[in-house]
Parts: sequence; C-alpha cells; structure tokens
Amino acid sequence: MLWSYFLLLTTLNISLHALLYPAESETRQVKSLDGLWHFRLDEQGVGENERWFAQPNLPDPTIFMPVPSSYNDVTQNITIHRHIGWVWYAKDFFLHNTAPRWVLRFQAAHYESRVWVNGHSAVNHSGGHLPFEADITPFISTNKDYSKVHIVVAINNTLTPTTLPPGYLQIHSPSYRELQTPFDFFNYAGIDRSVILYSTSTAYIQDITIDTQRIDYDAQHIATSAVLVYTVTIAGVNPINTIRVLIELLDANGMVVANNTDSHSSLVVTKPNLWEPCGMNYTHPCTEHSYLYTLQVTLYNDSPQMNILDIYRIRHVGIRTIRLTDSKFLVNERPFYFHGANAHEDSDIRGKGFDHVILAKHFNLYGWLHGNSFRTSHYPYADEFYEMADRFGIAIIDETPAVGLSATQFVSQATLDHHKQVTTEMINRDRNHPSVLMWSLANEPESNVPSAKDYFSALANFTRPIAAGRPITYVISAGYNSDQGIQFFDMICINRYFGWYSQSGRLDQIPNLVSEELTNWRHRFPNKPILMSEYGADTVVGLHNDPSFMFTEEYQKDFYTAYHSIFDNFSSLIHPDTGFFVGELPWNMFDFATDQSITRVGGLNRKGLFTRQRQPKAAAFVIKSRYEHLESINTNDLCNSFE
Ligand code: BDP
Repeated sequence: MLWSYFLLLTTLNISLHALLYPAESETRQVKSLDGLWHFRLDEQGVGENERWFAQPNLPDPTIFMPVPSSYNDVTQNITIHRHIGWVWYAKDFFLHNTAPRWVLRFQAAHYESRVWVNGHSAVNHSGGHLPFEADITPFISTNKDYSKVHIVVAINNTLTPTTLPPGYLQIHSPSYRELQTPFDFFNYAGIDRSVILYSTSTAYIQDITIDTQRIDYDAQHIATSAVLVYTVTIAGVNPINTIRVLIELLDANGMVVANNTDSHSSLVVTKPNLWEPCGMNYTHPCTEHSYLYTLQVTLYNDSPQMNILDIYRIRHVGIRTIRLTDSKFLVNERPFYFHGANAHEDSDIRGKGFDHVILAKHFNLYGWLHGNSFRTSHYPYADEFYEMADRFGIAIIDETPAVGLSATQFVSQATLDHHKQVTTEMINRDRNHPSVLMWSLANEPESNVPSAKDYFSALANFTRPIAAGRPITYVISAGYNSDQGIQFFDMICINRYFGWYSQSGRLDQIPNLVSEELTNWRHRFPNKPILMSEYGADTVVGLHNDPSFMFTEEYQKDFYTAYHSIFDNFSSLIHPDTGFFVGELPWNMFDFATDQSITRVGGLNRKGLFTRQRQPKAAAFVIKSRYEHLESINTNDLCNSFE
C-alpha cells in the first residue's frame, strides 16, 4: 500500500507569489465575480481622500461596466475612451462560509490597482498583465454562515518613466492632458481579465513547479523514458512534519504512470507520450491536440486517518525538452521552425478584455493558417491562452511588458528592479506550460545606446537562473553592428520592415536587404540562431491596385513573398548543415487598435493578416499555403545529430 512509503516532508519553501491558477477540486471552490460592476471615473483623483472605498456605494454618477473588459470602448463617451487617471469599480456579493480561507484573485488589471474588501485595504498591485491576489478571510465575518462582501477597486492607467511599459504624461493645459506612449498599441485599461474568488483549506498547496529534465530515445527516436523534476510548496501549516504529500502523474486516460511522496523530487515515466509543437512533418496538425498529462498533488495530515487537506491538479503537463545549438532550436532533440504570427490581446468593444469567444477564434485561426507559434507581444497574455496553446501544441514566446525602453530607462534602478519583478512574476506564472518555449524580456528597446549594455547584462544574469530551462532573448530593432545587449542572451530575434518603413514601396529591394541582414547578424553572432520576430505591411482590407501599391492587399501578398525565398536560403530546416534561421512571425495576425495618429487610419494598425473582426485578407491565403508547405519538409532523418 502506497501509504506505507510516505516520507515526512522535510523542506518548506515559501514563495512570495502564489500563482497557481485558481482551479476547482474536491477541496477548493471557485466563484467567478465576472459580470456587471458599478463603475465611475475619478477625474479629480479625490476618491481615496474622500474614502469612496468605505462607503456602501460609489458616489454618483456611476454606470455598469462589464468585467472583464477594458472600459475605453464600451460606451459612446470619448471622455471615458481617453481618460487618464483613476477609475473606480465596486461589486457586492454573498459568500457562504464553507471554507477556512478565501482568496480574491485578479487575473490582471491595468495598471496601478488598489483593492478594498469591506472597507479594508486588501492588496495593491503595480503592473497591467499579471495576476495578483489577497487572502480576504480576515475581512469577512466568520461568526455567521455567510458574509456580505463589498469589493471596491481603484485603478490608474497613468504610465510613467518607471512603469512597464513606460509612458510620459504631458500637461499642455488643464483641459489638455496627453499620455505619450512609446509603443504602438492603445493603452487599454480597467479590470480586463477575470476576477475570481477561491477557497483553500488552512494548510494548502501554495505552488508547484514541474519541468522535464531529460528524455531518452531508442534508435528510431521513440522516447523510451523521461525524468520530470518537481517542487511542491506548502503553506498554512506549522509544524511542517504534520503533513504528507502524494504526487501522481496521470496519463490522458487518467491512469497513474508515476508517483512520489517527497515535496521536491522527480518522476520517471517509461514510454512517455511527448508534448510536441504542431505543424511539423513529424508532429500533429495544428487543429489536433498535443499530448498532455495531469499532475495531481494531494496533501494529507499525518494522522492514522490520513485526512485529505488539499488537492490541486495541473492538467497541462507536457513532456518535452528544449535545447539550442549554434544554429537550431531543438524541441525533443528535433529542429523546430517557428511559423506563426504575432498578435495582441485586442478586439472590438472589449479592447484588451478577455473573452472566451475571441480566445477560441484565435486558436481556430492558427489551426486554419497552419501556424504553430506566436509571441505574446508585447506583454504576458491571459492564462487561458497558454492552456489552449498547450492543448493544440502552439509554441509561445512569452514576452514581458517591457516595450518602448530607451536610454532613460537603462539608467533607472527603479526600472531595472521592476523589470526583474515582472520577469519573475511572468516566469512563476507560466513556467509549467509546455507551450512556452522561450522568454522574451523586451520588445525593441533602444539597445544601441551604451547604457543598454549594463542594463541587459544585469537582466540576463538575473533571469538565466530562474528561466526554467527556456532560452532567453529580447526582440531587436537596433542594427547588427550597434546592438549592445543581445550578446548576453541566447537567440537573435529581429524585427525588420524593409519595403515598408524603409525602402517604402520598393518590394524589389527586399530580397537583397534581408539576405544582407541575416548574413551580417550571423557574422557577428555565429553561435546564436536567428528568428524574424516581426515583418509586415499595413493593408486596408478591400483596397486593390495592380501593380501592387502600399496599403493594398496585393502589396501585402507580394511583401511576404519577397521575404520568403530568402528565409528559405538560410532555413535551419531546409539546409540542416548550414542553415541558422529558425523561424518567421509576421506582424500581425490581426489588425489592432492604436492611439489616433496620422499614420494609423481609424486608430488601427492594419498589418493584420486578418481584420480586427478576424476575417482573412488576401495575404492570409499566401501564408496559409506557405505554412502547409513548411509542414511537409521532412526532418525525420535529422534527429540526434545536433551538437
Ligand atoms: C514594430 C513594433 C510593433 C509595431 C510595429 C508597427 O515592435 O509594436 O506595431 O513596429 O509599426 O517596430 O507596425
């Protein structure tokens, strides 16, 4: 009987961030607080002084605001659309006191958040794209079998030189304030992801990490065994030796394939089914599921009855390895080629608000396109995207919100500290997702200035030990001869717009320029694979011209085709001996909202392969047929030969 093998727990790691996704189980209840909340602007910024959080209702005028959503585009009111500063949300609900501990979790709110529960300050959080939570048990009444709970949230979307992303408030006059944002997407704000209440037992599973340490193969490259290492962190118990833990790995049929009773150890799986990214010749199509295991952790008290205290399941455990060589990105020791498209969390009316319809459409369209990857440009996405990517085998390059960094930020200790903080929060949240293949720590920093060198050296040194087996990179707009920071990272990811921002209208110039660019980067960094992390052209759907002119659907098609032949010349798939080019990610999958400006017609960046309403432009069919072709390149013979 398994119980007899139980070891007493010997280690207890308390992590600062309990980031396990709120999941229901036999011991945990989950209650959604999504829906219509009371909402109002606080244009004078007086709410906190006037103690709005302590009043039964927000002062009039209030309106109903859906949660999750960005508040900007839900009404017809331009003042709400372009508001800069504080807004307030409030909601009341009843909580039945059926558990000893209740945690209030915000999946994200943009940017600076303050939360009060029944008039008490519960949590403050800085940063727009990662979860935060508070144990609200002290603020609810425990002497009755129910509590009435009043939540008030104040949120400020003002970005500053030390926020990520940064922003610069310009006050031209009392009635003309402007938030300058050094990035190309609208600064949507509000409670834009779900709000969840969940319960735990008094002693509970606080965190779990799980990584594939190694996979062994036979001569046909069939996996014969795998070793997974894990850590379980327990909280709310003293002393720790009154607790026992059981770790079980279940296959897709629910059968236990490995187990252990130590809180920090390993699991050995024989004949494992590997998690594989989709859309490669040897893997599954992007419309079919990838193989996932479930890690089940059970916490018991150390009594003869072995009472269960807590159960938590991670349902998206994938067995796979990642390794970079000088010229290849290997997944399960086979060369992986990224062919997908970048995106934004962005849609009509919702802004950046999370929505299951948009989520499902997102992955259906990657399947249609045969796209096997995307970068979470330019911030970590909602958790649900990663779960879907795990399921479909879509590879993710997970990006921090550090977009628009310039020399100002590189000399700011506050920025570096916050950058380390969000990097840690992102890795802690996302490290158990097999779909996350790489961490991108920034997008297009001004990395050609001398101060970028120390900044990125410090950031790389900080991140490498916590990178959970993934390579680290940042995405570069600087030139191959001027970038100061990428020397400290593992991969070269470049954004290039030949034929658009430079050589505008000159498609004929693209092939030579791309060829020179890749050759020059390779020359400077002969040991780092290269990926085209953005390239694209604005395209107004329905606009045509022959010969192809900028902004027409013809131009977008020809633009992409001009890059592709050069990519193939350097491809690590097509030229396994000499190639070092490991992927192509068009900018962008969908048209997306930006600030209004003279270059953004209707306040949209129109570089989407699809419109903002998710309908294809002509170039989408070009990319689809290219990706179908890339899938058919046979890499079966290439395994196990990459040093
Ligand atoms: C790139 C940026 C991206 C922009 C794109 C563009 O990384 O955020 O949206 O340019 O201008 O440089 O379309």
